[in-house]
Amino acid sequence: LKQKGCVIWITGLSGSGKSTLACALSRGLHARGKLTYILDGDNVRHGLNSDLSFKAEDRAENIRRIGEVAKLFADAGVICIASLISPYRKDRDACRALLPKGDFVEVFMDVPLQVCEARDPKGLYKLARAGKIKGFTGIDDPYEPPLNSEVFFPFS
Ligand code: GGZ
Repeated sequence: LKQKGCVIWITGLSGSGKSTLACALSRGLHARGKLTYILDGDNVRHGLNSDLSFKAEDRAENIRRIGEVAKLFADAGVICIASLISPYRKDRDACRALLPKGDFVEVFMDVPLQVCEARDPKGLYKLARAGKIKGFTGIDDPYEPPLNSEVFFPFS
């Protein structure tokens, strides 16, 4: 008997805790006997999406490909956890549209920019502020927060 698959899509700024939540969620589901797979933007960009930059059309393509792969996992009965900034609402909605209603769960890491920037785990915000990284999400590139995400993870 196969498990029913779905996609859990975690969106938010760099440093908002997407990967941390993805790992915790995956571990919790495994402990309950569920099969999961994490598609992390940062990791996928080293392989399948190594041809993509951070300009708008490449981010859109990054999101599109991860959405299609997530759908394949869900079709195979896996709980696929996608964790990527995915800054554009229309690109996230296009991924949602690939799945039957209810099978795409959008999770918004609602963490203020100042908090993400204070955490700065990889020092990328510092580089972005110094102009050494151009087009960094939240600094000089847009982030469109979800308007109707299924799950809302407020910072407290
Ligand atoms: C945003 C960037 C950038 C720029 C490199 N803007 O927090 P991280 O470091 O480890 O994860 C971020 C990752 C973002 O990749 P995604 O595939 O999630 O982005 S998107 O959905 O927008 O395609 C960050 C790092 O790459 N990084 N340059 N300019 N984040």
